[in-house]
Parts: sequence; structure tokens; C-alpha cells
Amino acid sequence: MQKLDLKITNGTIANATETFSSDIGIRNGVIVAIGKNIGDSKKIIDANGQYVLPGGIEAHCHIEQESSGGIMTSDDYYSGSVSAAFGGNTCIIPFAAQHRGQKLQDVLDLYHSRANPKSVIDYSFHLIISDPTEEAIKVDLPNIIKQGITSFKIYMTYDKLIVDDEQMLEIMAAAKKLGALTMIHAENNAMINWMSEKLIKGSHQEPKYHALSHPRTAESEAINRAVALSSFIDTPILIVHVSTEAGARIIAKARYDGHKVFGETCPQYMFLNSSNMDLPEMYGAQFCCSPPLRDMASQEEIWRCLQNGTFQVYSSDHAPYRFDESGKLHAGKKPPFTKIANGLPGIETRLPLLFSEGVIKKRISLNHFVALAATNVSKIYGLDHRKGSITEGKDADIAIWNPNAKRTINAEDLHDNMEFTPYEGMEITGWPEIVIQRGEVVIEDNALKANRGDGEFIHRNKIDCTGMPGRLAPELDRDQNFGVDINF
Ligand code: DUC
Ligand code: ZN
Ligand code: ZN
Repeated sequence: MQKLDLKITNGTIANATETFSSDIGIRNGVIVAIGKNIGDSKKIIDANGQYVLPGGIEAHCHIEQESSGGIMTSDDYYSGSVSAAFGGNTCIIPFAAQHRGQKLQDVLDLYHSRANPKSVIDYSFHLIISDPTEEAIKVDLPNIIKQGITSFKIYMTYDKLIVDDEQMLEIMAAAKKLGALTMIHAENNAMINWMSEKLIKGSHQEPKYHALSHPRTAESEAINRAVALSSFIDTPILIVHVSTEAGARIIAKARYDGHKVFGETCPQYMFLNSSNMDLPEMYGAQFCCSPPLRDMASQEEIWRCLQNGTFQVYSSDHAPYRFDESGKLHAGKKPPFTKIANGLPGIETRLPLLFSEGVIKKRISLNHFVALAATNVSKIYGLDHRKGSITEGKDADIAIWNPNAKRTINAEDLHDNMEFTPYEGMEITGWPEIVIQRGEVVIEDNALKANRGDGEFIHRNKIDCTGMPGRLAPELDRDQNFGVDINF
């Protein structure tokens, strides 16, 4: 028998559906054996007393990305991927963001050139579409899908990113035809602009008013509309960063009604609340994100919807802007809330927070943790031919968690390019102490072992809707001979 490159022994292995004790054998970056007596190995890691889990997949993060206002995130593909790895991740899917007037292929090429020389872990991109011209839809998108990018994000808000309902239908119809998933930032733009204007006119411009300016109903109205539009043409959508009970309920009902709708939430809606924004001076700006932080009742509901499966995806929405003129305060030392850069860092803390507050406190099982950390997104985003579980034949992407490790979250200990964390001071039990990417150790002894550019671009498969209910609206049903040429 050919020698293994790496053997992980004596650990408790958990996938999304099973937990068992075994050894894992790795050769050429791939898991080749799971069991006992699997042969000799050049290197052995003893994982006695540890959890051996699939490497996390961070499916919503903003890295080396210019916002629509032209502000660059503080993390590039090096610091962002290093921070992700220290947090137990072996794959990231950040955004390649089109700004109006840019050609989609140029955007994708730009992000490849940013990620390829720097990322220490594997990566793909979601494509943000803000300018859905006929050429973008008919020529560029089919080419981009062939290049393994099988998800797009669209915005129902932000004046420079928003797509209207008709454009949403065009993009979603293209996604349906091409086998892609449409991710949606669902907030009603008019309500946000209307509220913001009233608040600013009334001299309410401190950071805490950001929360009021994004009413709950702005989220639920937009989710409702997104579900109506997507179910009309029977195409899958994923509502990102859901923050409200009302929004979660619309997703739960849509799924119950047989529509192809997925939901995502983020740590900030489970571990923070709007009182965090009511700080002296401008410190509340550190907590400004969109959708905004809500109250404690929402926090409880978001937890419940994570537990009951309404949300299949749990992502950091890492959008790092420093507390200075390069980021949060780019518009001056005391800008109105409308001019504060939107977003929170959290790529390194996403999984430890969920492990500690979820698994250790018994709100979710270890297997559910694995599903949320990696397996669900590997399936939803077309990565499961390579990643998302500890299975023979898959990439040897593994995080070894010490369930007894105690840490206090502290910005100085994190590896992103930020000088604050919104989770400062939180006590954590459990940490991913060894991280392995395709059989190579990336993190060990609290040190980085990988090099710039070790991460590879992962070609994603088309979105698999097998087994998902859903049907075209009768007006579009060819069998009924209405004759609408939708060219799906
Ligand atoms: N949307 C995101 O997905 N992230 C940060 C800010 C935003 O509006
Ligand atoms: Zn968004
Ligand atoms: Zn985001």
C-alpha cells in the first residue's frame, strides 16, 4: 500500500449527519481512507480529545472590494484569507462586484488577479450585478457560468447598485436558464431613503439612527417581492443577511409553499443588538451595517430560525472598514449616519461564536454546526464535488477543534486588517487549533504555515435543484399553450 502523506488519528469526526471515531488518511491533497489500520503515513496528527470537522466555507464576505461609494475594504486577499483560516475556514466565496459601466468579464478578471497571488486558502466568487445590460445578460453571463461562477448577487437598495423589478426578472430568468443561483439583498430602497431624509432633516444624524432608517418592514416588503418574482418564474433565490422575524417568516412560508427559496443569517443578528450603536462620540459607527442590528426579540427569533432550519446558511458578511478616514469615517470625523461605511468585520469569529454559543450551550448539535459551517453551502453553491464533508474522494480540508479551549475575543489577537471587532470581550469556548487545506497544514500552534497564493480557484458546478419543489406560474406554463416565449 502506498504511504499516506498525512494521517489524523484518534479524533471524533463529525459530518452534517454523523459523528464517529476514526482515523483519516490523506494522499495528494485528497481524503483516501477513513477507518482504522489505514496504513503508514509520513506525518501523523494525534487528534485525541478533539473534534475533526470539515473546513469551514465562508460564503458571504467582502474582500478587496470597492463599495459603490468607492471605499476599499481594509482586507485584501492575503489578510482576509489568513483571518478566515485562523477562524477554521478552508474556503471563501467573496464577491466580484460590478459597478455600473463595467463589463462583467473585466470585473471577474480583476478579482482573479487580486485573489490568485494572495489567497492562502481556496476561493470562488459570487458576481454582483448592478448593470444588467442586454450584452451582460445574453453574452457575458453564459460565459461566466462556464468559468465556474454559478451565483449572482443583486441589490434591491442602494442608489448605485439597485436593480428594479423588471431587471430582477431578467437576471433571475437568465440564472434559471444557465443553472445559477440569485442572491438577494432585500431591503426597500424608497423606505430607507424616505426615513433617512426625515431623520436627517430632524437633526437625528448620529450612528444609532441608522437602525431606524432601515425599518423592519423595508426588509420584509423586499423579501416578499423577491419571493413573488422568483416563484413566478420558478428559479432558486437565496435571501442574504436576514435580520428580522418578519423576514424569516416569509422565507419559512415560501419554503412551506414549495418555492425554491434559501435563507441566510449572520452572527451580528444573533450576538449583537441595536443598543450597541448607541455609544458616545462616533463609536456607534463601528456597529453600522445593513440591514442594521435589531432588538433582543429579533435576536431570539433569528436564533430560533437557525435552529429550525429556516436559515440554511450562516455567514459572517465580513465587510471590514476601519474606524478612520479609510473606512467608517471616510466622509469626515462626524458624518451623518447615511455617510458611514456599512459593514462589520467577522470572518475569523463566525465559527468560534457559533461553536461556543451554539454547540457548547446546546442550542444546536455538533452536526448542525458542521452543516452551517460548511456542508449546506457546499451543496447550495455547487462546491460539494470537492468540499463540505469528510468523505473519501473529497479535498482534505479539515479543521481540528479543541472543544475545551477558552479564549476572550480581542481585536489584537485577530488576523484581519482591522483595529476593532464588534465582538470584543466575548468569552469563547472551543477553537479551531489546526486547519488543513488539501492535506497541507495552514494553521498550527497559533501560527500561519501557508504561503501567499497557496489557495486555488475552485470551479463551481451549476446549481442543483433536484428534489426542490416549485412550478412556473400558469401564465408561463408552455403546456397550457399561452405562447409566452420566455426562452428558459
Ligand atoms: N450588504 C452586504 O451584503 N454587506 C455589507 C453591506 C451591505 O449592504
Ligand atoms: Zn447585502
Ligand atoms: Zn455582504
